[in-house]
Amino acid sequence: MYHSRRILDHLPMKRIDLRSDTVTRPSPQMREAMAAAEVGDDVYGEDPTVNRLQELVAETLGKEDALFVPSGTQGNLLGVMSHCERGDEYIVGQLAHTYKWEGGGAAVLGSIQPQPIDSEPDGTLDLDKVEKVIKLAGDPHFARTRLLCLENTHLGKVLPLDYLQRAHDFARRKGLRLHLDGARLFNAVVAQGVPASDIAGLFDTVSVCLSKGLGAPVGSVLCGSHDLIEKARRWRKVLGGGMRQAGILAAAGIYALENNVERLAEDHENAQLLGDRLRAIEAEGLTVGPEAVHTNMVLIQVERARIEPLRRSLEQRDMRILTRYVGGNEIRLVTHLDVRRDDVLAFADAVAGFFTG
Ligand code: TLP
Repeated sequence: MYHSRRILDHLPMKRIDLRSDTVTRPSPQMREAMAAAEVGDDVYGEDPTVNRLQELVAETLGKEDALFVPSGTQGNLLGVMSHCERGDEYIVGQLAHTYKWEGGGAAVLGSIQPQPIDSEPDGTLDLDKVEKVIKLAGDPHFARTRLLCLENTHLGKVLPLDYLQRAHDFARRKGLRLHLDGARLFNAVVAQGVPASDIAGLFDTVSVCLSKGLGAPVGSVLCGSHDLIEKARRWRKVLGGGMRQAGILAAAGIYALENNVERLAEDHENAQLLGDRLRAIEAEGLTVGPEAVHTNMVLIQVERARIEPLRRSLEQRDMRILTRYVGGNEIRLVTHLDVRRDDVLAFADAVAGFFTG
């Protein structure tokens, strides 16, 4: 171990950023596509590149229509605000982005109440538990339960297709709409080897991010029926999300969808490798469980008192980790387009150096 630390000390440093797959930077080819994009005023619906992106995503997900939005947060908010009215409610996972990480947007801006419930270890929401929190319809004491929100992948975990089918049937039976936060839908698609429409087809609306593992600098797309997307388009303008010559950004999204989907498998392999390497360290203060790796994420447990020293020690090597995503002593490491196999090995060596050196 000492030996590999010495070698590392003499290598030129490249930043290895495992905080998130949002940190990817557009490649020269993607930038070329952006520079060459034909543009128009998208608030008038006249940007040909935005229109092309929206058609491409709607077709890929098997939906009638799609809307390009600045962020995944806005895609989810527009989804919730288009399904629900003031005084309505959506059921959502306790750790879901749509609940925990979006500043309470649905409540703040839409007067829509979240009803969070704990998610199961596999990232699903137990439908029996969901059923128990649906409010009695017609009783003015209660918010009107309108929508169930799922997240796929959730902390990297891919929701099983048979579960999604059951959630779909359940929602139909209960008169609920179903929204998917599919920020990392394509990680699930690649992991399960199914067309995106097999997953998206089970939801009324799906928000997908272009700026995570797909490597675009900005943007998400909300998909659904024509009527719903028309509502969302209005809310997008109200929220200040109506962009003008957005084709420059949409071009990056098209490039990402045409070139960066299959390669997500590489990120998944790198996450496996990272999990294996970290597990092999088996030091006191570091736990990497057998279920630590899902798609492009590795969840490790680090003794609380060592989290900040670990972060600082890695930072000195220009290696970055996010220590507050999951909470407690859990740390989420994310592989992506700008992380190569060698980076994974160097990172694991640095962690080994910290715990055993
Ligand atoms: N999540 C970010 C941070 O907000 C924590 C990250 O680094 O993972 N849904 C899911 C499941 C997400 O993880 C994120 C981003 C979003 C939606 C929101 O996307 P943006 O950042 O484009 O608003």
